[in-house]
Amino acid sequence: MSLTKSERAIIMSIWDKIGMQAEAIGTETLDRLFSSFPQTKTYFPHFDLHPGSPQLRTHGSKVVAAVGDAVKNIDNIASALTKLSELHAYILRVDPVNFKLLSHCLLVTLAARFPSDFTAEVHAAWDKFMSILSSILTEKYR
Ligand code: HNI
Repeated sequence: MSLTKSERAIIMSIWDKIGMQAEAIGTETLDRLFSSFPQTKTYFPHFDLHPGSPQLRTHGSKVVAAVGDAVKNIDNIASALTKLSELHAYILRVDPVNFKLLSHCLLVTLAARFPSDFTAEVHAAWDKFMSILSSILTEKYR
């Protein structure tokens, strides 16, 4: 699976808006993840998971920054995220199903924050991008 030229253009054009609100978007994504899919909380026993907690804000910023690294290296996502992929596979051992849940929560957050940008086309491009990103972060499991 790879992104078409126009999908790449869509991802890159909306990224600027996301990057400017990285912490808020990351935190909202995690708040949605833990509220709607509480089973994902099991990976974070060491975190204060109350909505908007300082740990969630820091972690939310890190996650969105990593998505930004992928956007900036859109032609070479796998090598840009090697370290992160090893971390999730070998150390954190996050079950791959959880990546779909997180991706969904990020898309919902984008739709809520940028309703006029979030056309069906933008939705589809981001969905595909997050699924590529997720398969890279879980490919080391095999
Ligand atoms: Ni994830 C740590 C990015 C999906 C559980 N994760 C990170 C870090 C980044 C990151 C960045 C910080 C690394 C560091 O400190 O060096 N995670 C991402 C991205 C995705 C993702 C870009 C998906 C697109 N992570 C998930 C999922 C789960 C998850 C789906 C589990 C539900 N991640 C973790 C945990 C940590 C983590 C747990 C360690 C947190 C800590 O600080 O202890």
